[in-house]
Amino acid sequence: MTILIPVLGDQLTQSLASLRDVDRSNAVVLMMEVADETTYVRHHQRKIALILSAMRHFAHELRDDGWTVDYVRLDAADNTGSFTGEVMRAVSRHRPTSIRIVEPGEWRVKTAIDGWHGLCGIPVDVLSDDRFICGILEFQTWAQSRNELMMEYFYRDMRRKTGLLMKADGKPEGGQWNLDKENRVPPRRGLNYPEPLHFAPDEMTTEVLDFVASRFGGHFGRLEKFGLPVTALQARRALAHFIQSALPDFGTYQDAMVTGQDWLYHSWLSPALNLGLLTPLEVAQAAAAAYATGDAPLNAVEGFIRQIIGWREYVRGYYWLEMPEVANVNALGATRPLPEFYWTGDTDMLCMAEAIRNTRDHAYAHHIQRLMVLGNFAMLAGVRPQDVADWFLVVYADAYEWVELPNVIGMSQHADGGRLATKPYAGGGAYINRMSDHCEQCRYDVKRKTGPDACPFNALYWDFLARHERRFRRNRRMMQMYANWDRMDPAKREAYRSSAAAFLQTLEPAAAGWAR
Ligand code: FAD
Ligand code: DLZ
Ligand code: SF4
Repeated sequence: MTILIPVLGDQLTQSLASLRDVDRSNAVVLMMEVADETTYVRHHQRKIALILSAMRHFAHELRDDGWTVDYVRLDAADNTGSFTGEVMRAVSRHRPTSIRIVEPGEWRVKTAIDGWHGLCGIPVDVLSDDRFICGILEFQTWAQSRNELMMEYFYRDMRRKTGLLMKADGKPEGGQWNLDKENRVPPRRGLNYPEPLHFAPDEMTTEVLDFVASRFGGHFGRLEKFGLPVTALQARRALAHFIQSALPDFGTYQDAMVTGQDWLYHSWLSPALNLGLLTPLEVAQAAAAAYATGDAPLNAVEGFIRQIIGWREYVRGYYWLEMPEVANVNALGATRPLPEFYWTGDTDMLCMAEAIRNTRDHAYAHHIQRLMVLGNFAMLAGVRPQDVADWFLVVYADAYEWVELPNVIGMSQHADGGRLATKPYAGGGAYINRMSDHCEQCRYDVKRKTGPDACPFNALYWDFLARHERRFRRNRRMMQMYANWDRMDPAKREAYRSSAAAFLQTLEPAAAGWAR
């Protein structure tokens, strides 16, 4: 009566559904390092190191906890290179009577799991992943009950469901659901930015770092100064550190960007959350507790909790609702290949260069860098959304398709035609100038609208609006911009368009094969 329990690389949670209510003496946990996963895109070196190190630490903890763990290393001589191949080999080794697994995060892996019963003939129980606050079916039911998806209403339901920041009378703490109006303050000089905790690599992590350097050294990104949490214990310390040092200012400076400051008041908890070292509920509860004790203000705590129980859950529901079609949508008909400088950082646009440097060094850029700099530029320039999605999937330590794809395709590229977000997140240089200190040091002039010295975002922005006039002119939230466009002198409009065209001509396409 042996049960085989495969635990995937992003299921590193002691309370995982498949590990609950099981007689350990009759179970074998299977963990697999496989080439399919390490290379389905050419992941950032730091991301591979993080996942392999966290997997090895988790296996060690499970063994300490009395589990039998069959751990297949990537360099094992007979490793087949795929989850399916390794599960079938494990079935031959252990002769289990059933397989029990938590649903995977990605469509690609779900398709593979769906084939296991046919291949080995024993029952395969797929359990829902209850680390998420909203189940996949629950989201589908919610989505079916409305004409358009609105994160704000979903978020309110999640507040009610969890009781987070809710009063006994069912009203939101502070009287409002969303305090974004108090947030989004530009950075000012003299702010003290906290650093995330750095966890010096132990022997296990050092071995992984050497292995990754030798096997994946040609992939994008740096391994130096690796300090991410790789165990639940470390992740909880990182969470406590964030709550104490950065959360109070998280909301206020959530959208700020500062040259040389890679984290500002962001938590950098997404890699640990997405691996399962932390659960979303424990993170949100820790933030709510800081509000209850008066250690963090409501605008910060509400803003932070909204990201976790609102956006994070919403994009996951959207992913399973819209897959597999959403992977290939291209509502704006964008066809340009990804520019080469996304890989090299070799551009005079300081906002882009900074975001790419941060990405290369830490496998991190914060939300506004991803959305309003890197994503915004790609959308304005008309880059093929699938190229953009591949890039984002490669470069971030927190990137798994269930969370990356909706954010790229839906939120940042508007490639789903507005299913996830009603308005494209497009902005010119003025937005970046308001929210950052980049422009004052940039070789381009953010105040200039056209010509070789003008900030490229300016002409690209108007060119984007002109190119997609038929689609957006009647969008309620964009009417004002079209009214401004209409008022413009035709010669000025033409100058914008030719300036954009001249700039776009200078973009070198990325060499083929960088991402896949
Ligand atoms: P914080 O600013 O401290 O926010 C706290 C937490 O909220 C994050 O750790 C994250 O778990 C959650 N969160 C915030 N915004 C989102 C969001 N839009 N979607 C899902 N969760 C969110 N997030 C990923 O986890 N993986 C990705 O691959 C990813 N790709 C993105 C691509 C684009 C184009 C954009 C615009 C956003 C993407 N995000 C992604 C969302 C967000 O940018 C990151 O979660 C965040 O930057 C992680 O850093 P942090 O932990 O410091 O976040
Ligand atoms: C991303 C990743 C990488 C790089 N390597 C592995 C691995 O070797 N073994 C593993 O179990 N998981 C890995 N992962 C994470 C998986 O891609 C992820 O668990 C699935 O895609 C399901 O979301
Ligand atoms: Fe970016 Fe334009 Fe500002 Fe330069 S001037 S940093 S390109 S927004």
